[in-house]
Amino acid sequence: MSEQHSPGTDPMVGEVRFKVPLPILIPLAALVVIALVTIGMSRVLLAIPPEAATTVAIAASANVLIAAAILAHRKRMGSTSLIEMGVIVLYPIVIGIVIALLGIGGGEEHAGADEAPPAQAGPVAAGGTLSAETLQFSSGAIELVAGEESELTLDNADSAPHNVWIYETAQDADDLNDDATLFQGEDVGPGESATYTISALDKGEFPFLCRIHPAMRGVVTVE
Ligand SMILES: [Cu+2]
Repeated sequence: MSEQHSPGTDPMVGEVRFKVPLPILIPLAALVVIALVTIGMSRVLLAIPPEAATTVAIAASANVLIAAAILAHRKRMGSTSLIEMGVIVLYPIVIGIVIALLGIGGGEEHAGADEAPPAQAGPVAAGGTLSAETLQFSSGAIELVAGEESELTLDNADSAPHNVWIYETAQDADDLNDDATLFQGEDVGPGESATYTISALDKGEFPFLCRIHPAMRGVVTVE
């Protein structure tokens, strides 16, 4: 849309020369600047400790307001002033991004918080670990491969013993019909961990639960 000139650097961009592109260029440029500021600012604020984030946000806002006020007091708002304004707005963000990338100011601490806690873990695959804590399994889904013997580790971080039993049908699980189990894992004591070997299963979906606490349950999907 701007083959004639490079409008970003042309000091005449604010004049009458480009009547057609300007209505498009100005919003586009504004969008780019807004996107840069938003992404940069959020990057900065996320990387620093929450207590400091408020201060930094206020300081950055004050910086922009002061810069705008100074420029507003000038007699003429030329394109040079606009560039100055842009630099003033962007430089703390650039500095912030550098700080964020270097991990200064609690960045590492925050990265740790990004890791999913056990309670929200995804499906546990064969060879994986299911944990138990506060009378809950870390996942309600176990995924195994049909016709293959699988290992499953039960890591008990709780103060009560737990186990994993797999039932043939949901009804059997609801009824705690122990004659219709596909697997009965041994009890794992508080703070202990055990690796079960589950013999090959056919394709299907089978409920599993802790036989001691039947409310702790999920589904084994065999595919
Ligand atoms: Cu249990």
